[in-house]
Amino acid sequence: MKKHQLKILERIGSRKAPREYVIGPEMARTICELSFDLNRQIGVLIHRSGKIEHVIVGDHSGLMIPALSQIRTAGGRLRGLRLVHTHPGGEDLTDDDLMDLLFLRLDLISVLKITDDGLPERLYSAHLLPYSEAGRMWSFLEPVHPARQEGDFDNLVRALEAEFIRHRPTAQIDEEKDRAILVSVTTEPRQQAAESLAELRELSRSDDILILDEVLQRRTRINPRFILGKGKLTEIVIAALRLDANLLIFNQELNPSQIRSITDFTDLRVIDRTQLILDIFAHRAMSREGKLQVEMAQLKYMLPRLSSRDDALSRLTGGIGARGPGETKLEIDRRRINDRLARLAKELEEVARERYRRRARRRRKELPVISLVGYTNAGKSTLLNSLTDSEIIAEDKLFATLDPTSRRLRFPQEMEVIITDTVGFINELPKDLLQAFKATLEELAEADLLVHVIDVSNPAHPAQVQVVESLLRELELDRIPCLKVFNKIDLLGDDLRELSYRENGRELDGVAISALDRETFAPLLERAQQMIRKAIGI
Ligand SMILES: Nc1nc2c(ncn2[C@@H]2O[C@H](COP(=O)(O)OP(=O)(O)OP(=O)(O)O)[C@@H](O)[C@H]2O)c(=O)[nH]1
Ligand SMILES: [Mg+2]
Repeated sequence: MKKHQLKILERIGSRKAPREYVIGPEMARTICELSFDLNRQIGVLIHRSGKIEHVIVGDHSGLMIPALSQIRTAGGRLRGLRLVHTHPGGEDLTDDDLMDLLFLRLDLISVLKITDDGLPERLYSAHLLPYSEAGRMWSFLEPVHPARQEGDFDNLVRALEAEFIRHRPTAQIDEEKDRAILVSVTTEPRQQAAESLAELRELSRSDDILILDEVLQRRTRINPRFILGKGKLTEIVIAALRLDANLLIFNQELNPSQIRSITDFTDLRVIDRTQLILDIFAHRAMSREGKLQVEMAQLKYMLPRLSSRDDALSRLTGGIGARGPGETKLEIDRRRINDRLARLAKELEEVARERYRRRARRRRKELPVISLVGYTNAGKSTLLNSLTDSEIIAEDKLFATLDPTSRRLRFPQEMEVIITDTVGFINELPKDLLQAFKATLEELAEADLLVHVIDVSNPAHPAQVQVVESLLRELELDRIPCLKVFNKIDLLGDDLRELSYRENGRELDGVAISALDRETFAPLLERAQQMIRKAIGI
């Protein structure tokens, strides 16, 4: 490029565009002439205030739009930027232009068509619509000569923003809440995929996230870069725009580069199931140990996801992924994370010692121990409450309990035991979390009897049983006698008290109860007592 041409570019960049015009006639002419001379596309990115944010020189048929994350949005649904660019090749708006309009949520995209002698022919523009019309989310403006722009651009954008707000699906969206689209891409069979998505829904609900839409896609192969095909991802972006979503939650674990490419492509905050679970734990942790464990798991998860240049990370600085337990804010600096991890490990050791002392005291009393285990939301805490007349928190949220609790229980025949409640299990429990909670879970090893609580009202319960059993094996707890309790039979309606439970042709025995109804407890108490007597040899 020649010196005087650079000068022209500089001059364009330093000027302001009139707010009432898409682009001033004089600026339009300058840009067309330069673009004609260079035989390259030229684009100007104009802020709603009229300030020129970028002047971009492309090649003959394309333009690289810089990352826009640094540019302040205008605060509405649209980005507050318009892009005006030339097409030396002579075409008007192309599909690529429309995709830029959509993905960048531009106020407007315009093409300046150039005449054979390098002058502006006409200005072709399109803007987004708050609803889709025949599958299209945009509308074209009547082409005009830059010198004859009549409509007031400022007004057009204001009217558009108002339309977007009017078309909001939920009248009163709580701006504080995250508004998510759930995405599951899987090779699993249909039934399993549906159950897993239902669980993601429950997890989101437990984390107080508003779910606006769900996308379930079953594929034979997974696209390693975006997980989904670009076409599907485009549809999701359109839905996000229409519904005013700010978050995509993937049911599959995403690696750092997938998070980055999906974030870049969609311009939405992207998290995966693991991060969601970590966030729930961060909200729920109450005890000192619980908080330390959760923070450790979060930092361990975050560490490999840091890189020196990281836009995706700056998006993590608000909301999920940046929230530690209680009031702690997660620091996002690698060195500091390592320091913090070392400190956490030390503190955890201390806490563990204290717990060991507590345990030793309890052992001296020589009471047998029953530990409740089971999938999250199975009813463990409810059962503990009903058995011991306690009021520990039990609610219809996943991971209501994080901290272990112990209570005394006196059996009808004068036998006294300690009964403990612990954190629930879940399929694909994030391994950092499992690691962090190992100390707590190790306490289960002290149990003389495990009571495995199963929510038989949940259609996914056979799979949940397998998850719990395999975790018990992993924690080497499968040597402890285990009594299966089929809970929530009140929801089945039938009289299934003497339920014998079939799974893979195997007959499994257990007792059926409703944790809400003590009248149903007799068989449970009897069996538990029998098994304990046998276990401790009396
Ligand atoms: N209808 C019915 N609901 C039950 C029964 N047992 C528990 N629930 C409900 O199921 C939900 C979960 O119960 P919790 O006791 O919190 O379950 P949990 O196993 O401790 O769950 P986490 O602590 O999250 O792992 C609560 O809303 C309970 O009221 C039951 O027998 N019948
Ligand atoms: Mg609980």
